[in-house]
Amino acid sequence: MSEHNPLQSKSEQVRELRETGFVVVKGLVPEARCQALREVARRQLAEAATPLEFEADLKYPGAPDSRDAPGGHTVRRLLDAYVRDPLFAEFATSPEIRGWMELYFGETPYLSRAHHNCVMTKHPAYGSLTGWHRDVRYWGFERDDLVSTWLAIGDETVDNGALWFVPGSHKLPFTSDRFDEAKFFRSDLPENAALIRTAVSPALEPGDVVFFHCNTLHSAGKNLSDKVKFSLVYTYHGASNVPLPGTRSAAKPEVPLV
Ligand SMILES: O=C(O)CCC(=O)C(=O)O
Repeated sequence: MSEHNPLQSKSEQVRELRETGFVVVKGLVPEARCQALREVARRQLAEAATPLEFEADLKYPGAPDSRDAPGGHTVRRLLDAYVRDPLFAEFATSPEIRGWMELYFGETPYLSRAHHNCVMTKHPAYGSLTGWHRDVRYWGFERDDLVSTWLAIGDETVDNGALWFVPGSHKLPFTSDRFDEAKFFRSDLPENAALIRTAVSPALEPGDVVFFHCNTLHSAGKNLSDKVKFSLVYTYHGASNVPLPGTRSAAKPEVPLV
């Protein structure tokens, strides 16, 4: 996988994304910039700067039952990262990301502000795990062709709740019964469990970016460390693939990367 090959070119990275459903690009963001991003994220979390999403809102396994329960104000996402701080916006529209997305989509890339577009925070206490899913469950677009970037702004390992991916799963034509009502991939089905056993969890260092397709099956565990984990997450699509009117995907103005 690319994580062992720092010399991989952008076209090779894009090819790997097409084949595997995700690719890790090591050291895309310099450490000094990661530190600055981390400081902003820490400060905004300490200030509980809105808009926020709480673990209690989603109720994934490990989350508090309600905002009034103990840990009820544990933040899951610092929302709308694009307008939170110029440093966050700068990464979203940086020449590296624009060039990468242009190569992948072959047309002007657009940043969606409707989902992801956040700093994901995973807390040691009351932080939840996220079951197996495809991000397409969040999206309403003409085509299921979107790519997310997940920038580690601290270390990410299995122990602090890093992502797991099923290689090649973005190409598999699953019938809807393989998913539950909330569109999580059912780990109780033997054929699904067999696929899940092939998953990998790339360890990330600050500055590493995972690019992954909206149909790639992924999940993430709980944070068993004693520090909050921070990741900056955005999603992009090509100009010709437009959000469906009336869906949440169409709810916010998008940002063309020109
Ligand atoms: O960090 C996590 O729990 C995973 C988040 C995730 O996969 C998502 O929000 O789509």
